[in-house]
Amino acid sequence: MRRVSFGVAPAPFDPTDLSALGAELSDEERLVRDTVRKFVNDAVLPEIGHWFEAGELPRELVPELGKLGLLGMHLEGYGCAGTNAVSYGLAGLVLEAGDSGLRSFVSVQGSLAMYPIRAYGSEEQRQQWLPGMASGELVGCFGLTEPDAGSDPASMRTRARRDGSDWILDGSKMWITNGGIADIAVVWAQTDDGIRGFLVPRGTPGFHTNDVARKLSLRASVTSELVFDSCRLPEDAVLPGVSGLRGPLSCLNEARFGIVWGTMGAARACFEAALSYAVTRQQFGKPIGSFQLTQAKLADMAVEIEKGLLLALHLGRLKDAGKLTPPQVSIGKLNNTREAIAIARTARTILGANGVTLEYPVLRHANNLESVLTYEGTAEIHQLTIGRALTGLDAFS
Ligand code: TGC
Ligand code: FAD
Repeated sequence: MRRVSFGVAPAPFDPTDLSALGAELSDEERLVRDTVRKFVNDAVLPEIGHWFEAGELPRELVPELGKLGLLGMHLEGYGCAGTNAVSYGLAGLVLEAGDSGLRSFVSVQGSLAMYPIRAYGSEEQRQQWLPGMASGELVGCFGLTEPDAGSDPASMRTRARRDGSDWILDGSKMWITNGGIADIAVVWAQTDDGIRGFLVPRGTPGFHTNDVARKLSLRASVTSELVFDSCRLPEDAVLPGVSGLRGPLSCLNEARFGIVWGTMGAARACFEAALSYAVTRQQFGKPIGSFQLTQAKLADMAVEIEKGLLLALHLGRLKDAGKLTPPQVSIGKLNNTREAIAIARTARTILGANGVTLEYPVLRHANNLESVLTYEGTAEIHQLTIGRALTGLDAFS
């Protein structure tokens, strides 16, 4: 930590916490942050370049995440840690400083697969799935998007129809994180009563998955197609507690909130790499960090990270008070993802040619953030959600 004097009293100065945000956290929130940071530093950062290159996220990590209490951490009961929203956000921040694929895994497991079971599942469904998912023994996925229904999930074609007391599911889902490794898929389908959520265990006849190959982004994450061909499910496969698009969209609020924080973790990892490079790399006989143009880049990056973190903390405190609204989540997801990708690209310029390799994290993060900009609502969808809240006019219909 550097000390600088502003002519008043020497102030402790941490270039990665200019707003002294850490001081706004409770002891418990700091403990979550520091515990996850140690895990990421010890178990993820030494290997992540290899995993990204190989296009994998080792399954052995999953029980480790479970032991740390990170899976479904913001949910109550059934083996979940029951932390507040800010702690959940801080975990996302630190995990995504490792890699967006790692944060994605935790987001999907906790916010998209466990949350709907906790919020809308029967007691039997909760007992059957949640403890194993919290421990990391079982993996879940969330199937909303289809090949022809992305931003507009209301147009989905996957359909569940009754056959006696059973359901028959037909259709396909695309771009599903964890799909190929999931033990349980939460699948949203049209029914005669509107859109409903179904729990489809791996191995159910008529259900298979195909992994997406040759991704250039989010490589340390499994992305898959889910295919349902006359897939017969029992009556109790349906989530009884919700119908309509509100079901899946309410899950997205949870995961988008995690992204508000996570993206700033990726941005900060890029900033830290660029800062340390700038003060050591010499050109024209002095560190490149001494050039005004480099300092302007670093200052702008730091300002956006501080603003993004302050926004994340504010939204987290609103969420913990039960006051967070979807347009506010859209403000955070839009701003922090857009700024994170700009920061990653700027960091890459500071690293010059070294920035295009996996020896440094910046282009890996920049590539990952391309997916983050698109999933969980594209930048345009969040602009339109904010626009609708501002004008009262709906651009979607
Ligand atoms: P609209 O008429 O606005 O709403 C339909 C019903 O849903 C309710 N609603 C919400 N409820 C909870 N939370 C929200 N954020 C909600 N937004 C809307 C709404 O009140 C209404 O309820 P009801 O009871 O009155 O019927 O629906 P629309 O068809 O006009 O669509 C609105 C739009 C475009 C914003 C929505 O479709 C949308 O968000 N589209 C983007 C789709 C998306 O984000 N997909 C993400 C897929 S999952 C994913 O990407 C995982 S990435 C995994 C990882 O992190 O690795
Ligand atoms: P489209 O909806 O076809 O959009 C294409 C372009 O058109 C975008 O720029 C979009 O903003 C723009 N556009 C669309 N409508 C409008 C409009 N009304 N006005 C202005 N512009 C518009 N989905 C899941 O369900 N579960 C998952 O686990 C999951 N994981 C993912 C993992 C990865 C790595 C990726 C890349 C995607 C994942 N997705 C997942 C899918 C993701 O949610 C969708 O890609 C996203 O919702 C956008 O849909 P689309 O790709 O079909 O793009």
